[in-house]
Amino acid sequence: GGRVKGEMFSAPIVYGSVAIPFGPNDPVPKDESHTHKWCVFLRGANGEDLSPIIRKVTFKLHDSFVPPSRTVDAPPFEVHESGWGEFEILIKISFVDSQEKPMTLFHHLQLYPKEDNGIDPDMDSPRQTILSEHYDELVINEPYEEFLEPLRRY
Ligand code: SLL
Repeated sequence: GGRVKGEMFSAPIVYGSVAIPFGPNDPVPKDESHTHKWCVFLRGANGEDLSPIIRKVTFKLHDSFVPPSRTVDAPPFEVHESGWGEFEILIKISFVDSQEKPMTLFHHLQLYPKEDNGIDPDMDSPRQTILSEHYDELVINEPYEEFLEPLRRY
């Protein structure tokens, strides 16, 4: 079937990263250049299960990661890694209805605190967890007929 006129659907999401420096009691990183462990994630803004809508999420990391492209086809949509540097992560969301064009988001992986956050990393918090996240919405405007039933299950 075709697109259903006048129908519109939206799901609040949050995506971003959480990073923490390796501590003395952590298992030794797989590479000695690694300074942080981190996780990049996409989830429902209020913990909603997005699997009725999302078929897979591909996280495209920096080319120094092997492999750079990580596809997750069920929740939780997240990648756990470790490394030494910050870079841009591309998050490509493919919908359950493949007629629907995938949505692409960008997230800058943050490992280090912003200089102006008022926290002295040496004095106050030598192992500071860095959370960087963004709220957004998955908007499906005039979904295809086939997508209506999965969308209603959301
Ligand atoms: C920088 N432009 O120079 C950025 C690139 C890349 C970070 C950062 C690799 C980990 C691994 C890693 O952390 N790359 O090789 O396993 O800051």
